[in-house]
Amino acid sequence: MKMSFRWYGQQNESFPLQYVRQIPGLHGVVGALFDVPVGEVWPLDKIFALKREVESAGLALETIESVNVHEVIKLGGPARDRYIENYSQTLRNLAQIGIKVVCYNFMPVFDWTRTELAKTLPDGSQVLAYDARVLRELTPEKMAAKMQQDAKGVMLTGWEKERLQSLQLLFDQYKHIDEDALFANLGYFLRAIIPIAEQCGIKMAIHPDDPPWSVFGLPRITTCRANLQRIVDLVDSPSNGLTLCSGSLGANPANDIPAIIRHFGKQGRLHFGHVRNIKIHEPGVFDESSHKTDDGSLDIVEIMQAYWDIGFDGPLRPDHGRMIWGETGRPGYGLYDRGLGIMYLHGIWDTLNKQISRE
Ligand SMILES: [Mn+2]
Repeated sequence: MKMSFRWYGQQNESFPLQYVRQIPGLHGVVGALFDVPVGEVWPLDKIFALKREVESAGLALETIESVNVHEVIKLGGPARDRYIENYSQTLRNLAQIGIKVVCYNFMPVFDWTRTELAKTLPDGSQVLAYDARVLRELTPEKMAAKMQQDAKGVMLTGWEKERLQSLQLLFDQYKHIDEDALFANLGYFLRAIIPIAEQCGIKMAIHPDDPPWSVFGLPRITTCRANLQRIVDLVDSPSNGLTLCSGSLGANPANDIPAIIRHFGKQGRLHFGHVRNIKIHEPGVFDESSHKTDDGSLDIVEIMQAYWDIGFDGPLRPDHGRMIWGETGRPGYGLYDRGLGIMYLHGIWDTLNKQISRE
């Protein structure tokens, strides 16, 4: 397991890479270019510059999160081949700098969705939260405006202004897309890019929909074990794999996360781990929580045991953290609580290793 940390680049972060380097046992940074419009080719010089920056801090850059998929590809529009060619070129460029894993998602219109970006818990820490009852009272436009407002000027990936400008148009286009059509469009995309990824030595890792159910009536397919199996079966290649995000899939208690890790790990299709805990209050209502098992509804010890059992040697990162100790910045992506989360995950992992060496 290669412990990793998502980092948004010097110009977008409130803390330097040197601080990230001080987290014990950290292998590398999960990075991306955030100034290239979705659908365009990532220029080689810019990704080289990112790699140099990360490596000069003593960390590796082997995982990208995310190369976003243009809406036209998800919609299966006539211009998709051009965007697929751009995507393929981005993969070739990423391979040139030694990238091994590329995370992406296939969520229509909206990326991850929350109804609150800074809910205060009894201990004074602040977390992202989701409440289906609040969402029911919002229109997509109000939701997008609320996210922008609550972010207080911080760029939220997946919620870029340009992407949300023509919401009504996008919703109209998705009226004709049901889950099967979305699967078909994902299949078309994967049949085109997986052979390229294979040639380049890149493992594609689709991220689950967050939360794993339909929002505003839009189709969502990366939601459960059966659908994940259907996705990996779309193209039979080790390069067609998964990011297993415990907090996304785990928002639906029917998803048994350790069992899903073991299931896809055995198939060699699990390429990237996102580990975080959530506290489910009732169906469709949850807060993000600290990584500690007792603080949430997911058994993080059992989840790490499952990764350990499958011999997971890919990148794994704490997903979101709380805002603690007065830190301000990107909701869910502060330095302090993700650092604490990493130490909890290291503690579990080291204990598992030690138990085996004693046997
Ligand atoms: Mn995640």
